Amino acid sequence: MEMNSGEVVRNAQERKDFYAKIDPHNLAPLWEVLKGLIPGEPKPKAAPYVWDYQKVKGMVHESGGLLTAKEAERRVLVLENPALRGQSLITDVLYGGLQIIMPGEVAPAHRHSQSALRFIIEGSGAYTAVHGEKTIMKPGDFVITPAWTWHDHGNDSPDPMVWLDVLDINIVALFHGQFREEWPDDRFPVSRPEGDALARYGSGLMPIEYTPTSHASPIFNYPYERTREAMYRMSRAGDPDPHFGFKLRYINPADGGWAMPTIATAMQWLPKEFATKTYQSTDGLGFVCTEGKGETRVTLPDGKEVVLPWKAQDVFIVPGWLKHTHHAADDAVLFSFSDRSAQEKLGLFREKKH
Ligand code: GTQ
Repeated sequence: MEMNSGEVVRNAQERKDFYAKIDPHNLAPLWEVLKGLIPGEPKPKAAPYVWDYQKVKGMVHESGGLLTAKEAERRVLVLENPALRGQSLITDVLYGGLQIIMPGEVAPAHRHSQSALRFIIEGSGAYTAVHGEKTIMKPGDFVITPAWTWHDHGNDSPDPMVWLDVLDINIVALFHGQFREEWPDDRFPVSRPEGDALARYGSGLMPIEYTPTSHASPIFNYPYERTREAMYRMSRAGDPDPHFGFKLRYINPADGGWAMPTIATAMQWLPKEFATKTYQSTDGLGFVCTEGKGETRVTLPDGKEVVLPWKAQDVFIVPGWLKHTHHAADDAVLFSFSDRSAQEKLGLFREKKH
């Protein structure tokens, strides 16, 4: 006994001297930082927040006259989480931005190792072309650009079109796996008719000898009308789930997993006056309201409540591990995205239903 006492314990100055001595050798004491490195539970830095689309719409449209899509390559106003300004993050993990493409424009073809989703907010008739197939996009459509696929966006319609981009930029950056290339022409050559992927993979069928060539779903446009119809049918056959309402996840039909390897996506319908029970999960969530209105109540770690009011076209954020409830004032439809797909692959995802 008494092995630990007296002589081996040094005072604060002696410890500082020791740190100074080891510092030039690129050594540092773990015990000074341990609790911060390995906290008791997640402490997201992002803030709960809503972008009221009616307030930002004018600025998004104004950016349409500021420079061409070709000059910008992608003309996007980044949705910066107010607690993470300057970091190009909408949640603690994911990037988000509002992209506008004006009539007659092309955002030139490129490819990168980041995966992207588009969720259409305004306008219809613009297209995105992914690896040789075009899809015309409409509000509420969920469109995927899988990692390392050539893609360009164009607008042959008379109206501007705006969509939300969500990319896994920081996940790829964590592993330093970033690559990008530009195609020599504005458009990557189209080699398949429109609707080909949806017909082949989006009807509970797939070509007899199909073997996946990517970690992402081979369907790259999940049209809103189909998703909406599925939620509606679901609502006719049972009660809403107390935590989720009528909620469906977008899947990769080849393996039943999330449609994208890093980003999880879902759509839920909350009937008029329905309120969800308190829920928390380790993924940082983003939502886009496509119809109706309501509010989301988020409890901060200090117990304070933040109320996020939302209506159609608004984008809002519930950071990871914060308890929250949704309250629908009208029949409301919410698209959601998060880093859950990546977390599950690493065994990190947890949720609590209260
Ligand atoms: O459309 O390819 O918002 O490469 C950010 C980076 C969109 C895109 C963004 C991108 C894109």
